[in-house]
Amino acid sequence: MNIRTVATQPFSDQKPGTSGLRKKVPVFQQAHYLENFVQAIFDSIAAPKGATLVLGGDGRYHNRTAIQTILKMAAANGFSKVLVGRGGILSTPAASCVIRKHKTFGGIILSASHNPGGPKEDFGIKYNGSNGGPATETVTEAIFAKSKTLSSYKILDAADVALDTLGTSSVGDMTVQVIDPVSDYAELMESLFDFGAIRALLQGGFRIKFDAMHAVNGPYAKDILEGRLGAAPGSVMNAVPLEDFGGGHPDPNLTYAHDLVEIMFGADAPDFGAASDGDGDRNMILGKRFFVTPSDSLALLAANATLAPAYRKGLAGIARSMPTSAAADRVAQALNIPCYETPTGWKFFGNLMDAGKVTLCGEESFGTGSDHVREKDGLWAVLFWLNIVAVRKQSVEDIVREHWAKYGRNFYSRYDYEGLPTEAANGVMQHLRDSFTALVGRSFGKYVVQMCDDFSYIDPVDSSISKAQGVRLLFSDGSRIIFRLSGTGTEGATLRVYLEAFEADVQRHPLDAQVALAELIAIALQVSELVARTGRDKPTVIT
Ligand code: VG1
Ligand code: CO
Repeated sequence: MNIRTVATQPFSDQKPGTSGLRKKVPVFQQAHYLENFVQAIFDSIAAPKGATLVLGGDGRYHNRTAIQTILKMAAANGFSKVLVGRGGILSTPAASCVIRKHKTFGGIILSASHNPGGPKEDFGIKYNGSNGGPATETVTEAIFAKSKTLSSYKILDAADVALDTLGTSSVGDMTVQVIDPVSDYAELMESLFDFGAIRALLQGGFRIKFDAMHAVNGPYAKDILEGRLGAAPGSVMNAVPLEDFGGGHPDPNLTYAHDLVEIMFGADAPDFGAASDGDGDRNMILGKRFFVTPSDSLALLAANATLAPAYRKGLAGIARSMPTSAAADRVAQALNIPCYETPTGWKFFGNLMDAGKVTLCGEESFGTGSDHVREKDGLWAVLFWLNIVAVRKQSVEDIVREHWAKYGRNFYSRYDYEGLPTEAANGVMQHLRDSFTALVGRSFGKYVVQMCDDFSYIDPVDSSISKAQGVRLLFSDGSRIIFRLSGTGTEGATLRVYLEAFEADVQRHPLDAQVALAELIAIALQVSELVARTGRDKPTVIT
């Protein structure tokens, strides 16, 4: 066995973002770039000798190459076993499930999630701990600090491992076990939901369409929806994972999941539509010619949770990211359970779930999940919805409209300005921070600014503090405008503007969200000076 210690220079740009380190593929292809980051992970997590690791990714371009490198480095760094998904494939929620089920020390997930893939597109890597969740801020900061001082890494000289057949092989003294990427996850889903009821719904002529967007969830959706639940063949579309996602943007929203949207808003629309993203952790839910906002979806799942076997006893609490609408808060209040508001990114939910404080979590960015794993989970949300529809025997639209009638409606939209010059984006944020004092108390038509701040969060479990998590303008009627810089982009800066207006009486105000939010949008543009400062008169994407 030949372990090589390779001398290297640190890279200065290996700071993990909202969800791991994401860069263009050519950046990752630079000599030592991936190796340095992996060594920084191994040095920071201090796994005991003989530990087991989970390894897999969303199958995008560079996945297989990176997996071979990481296997050889894991062997050189003293791991005794690695569980790797067949073909190097594991969706993010499945990786979380495997870490938990097999009680491994942690796992490495290769994905840039919803970002495009291919030789010139994005690649990503993140570390998840033994609870199956994304490394906490403390760990990611330690990894970044390490990456800046690294002078060498360890790798084994060994042949590549065969990844396409199940079974075990060795790399030096380390065992590599190639596992079925779907089966542990599918079994977990079967234990949470009433598969019998969903099967009966589908047999009764309820038609569904799931768009896997040529991303990792194709095999999972085929196995679970068409296989175990008997959905009609072809219910899963774009089911074959491709290294470049077929040239698309594997982001399940009304803009990028256009194939599905056309079908669901067409003449012969099925009853239920859904899509998931590159690594399978996001979801979009559609009814027949009807879109469910992710914030509403979280609130609805919470309100109907006891209809699914796993949540029959009720919820301990709910958590949502700060920009996510307060629709879930209203449900929490009605259920008399706590609702936590965290910074953006799934890593903040882990502590709350580990401490038993929350059962369901969600983000406005098409992410929902529960304590069954420690990641958001796209297919889980789809199955939860199907379970609810199967029990309530109502259409998606009727379920949502009843919800609004009972709780009121939080109109919601997000405007993304992508690829901005970094200085211009920072300039907008700084200008807003400088305007706090002048803004408080000011009225814009019916909207009166009650409070402005830059959101900061104290973790209720470990008391760690996360500052500067987004500028908030809170209005006296509960409406909100939030400005935040993305932490997942790989080109320039992305500025997100989140808009929310609450309407208690939906009968009086049955409008389209963009119409209902028009005044708030105008206020957002005015106070931020966004158009003048960025030169953009339109957002890149509206969700
Ligand atoms: C975005 C979303 C955030 C999500 C993150 C990772 O982050 O806004 O809610 O947790 O992506 O999702 P940002 O920093 O770009 O706003 V995924 O599907 O990449 O794991
Ligand atoms: Co994702």
